[in-house]
Amino acid sequence: MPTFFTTIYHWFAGLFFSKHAEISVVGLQASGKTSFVNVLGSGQWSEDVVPTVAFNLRRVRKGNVTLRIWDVAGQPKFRSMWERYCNGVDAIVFVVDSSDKEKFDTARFELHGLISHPHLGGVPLLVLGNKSDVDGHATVEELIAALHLTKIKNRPVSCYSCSMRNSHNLDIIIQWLSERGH
Ligand SMILES: Nc1nc2c(ncn2[C@@H]2O[C@H](COP(=O)(O)OP(=O)(O)O)[C@@H](O)[C@H]2O)c(=O)[nH]1
Ligand SMILES: [Mg+2]
Repeated sequence: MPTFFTTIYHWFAGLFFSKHAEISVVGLQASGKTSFVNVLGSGQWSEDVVPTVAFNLRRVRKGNVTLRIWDVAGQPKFRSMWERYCNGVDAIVFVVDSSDKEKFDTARFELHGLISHPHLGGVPLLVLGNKSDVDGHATVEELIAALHLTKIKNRPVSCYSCSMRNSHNLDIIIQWLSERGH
């Protein structure tokens, strides 16, 4: 039974080759950070999410990678904390509400402010244009332009359109996060 042996193999591989990655999820309030962490962790989408106060830490296992995820609040008074939660992580995930174009300028300002901290140089950046289920959302190309992503030279940068409501592109995002494991 190949399936039986395959299962056993993966179980052993998971024991001996298990990897870890620490990730910080930041972005303006109501962009969908907590929804993202919830969908990653439990596969569960919920309409009602309580606004995050300060931060939450979640541990999520995907394949043989264990992710430690900091979900940091996005209200203005918490934004100065982002830098501390991004210190030493394997990746920064910056979530944008791609349907709320009026907030792109603020998102760009906060993103570039964050990554300009010298000790965060080199940390891979994943920009997520969330809420792709909403009509009139910005495309990846529009996000790249609005957030000046091509100006970021000191780290790998990826940008995907996604939706936590209907799991659009969640598989690609999980793959990207898993590759940060070591
Ligand atoms: N339509 C839509 N709404 C979303 C999506 N993701 C999150 N939301 C909603 O956006 C609001 C803010 O989400 P939340 O996860 O609390 O954002 P946070 O403040 O960044 O943590 C909530 O009402 C969510 O239900 C999405 O992909 N599509
Ligand atoms: Mg939140």
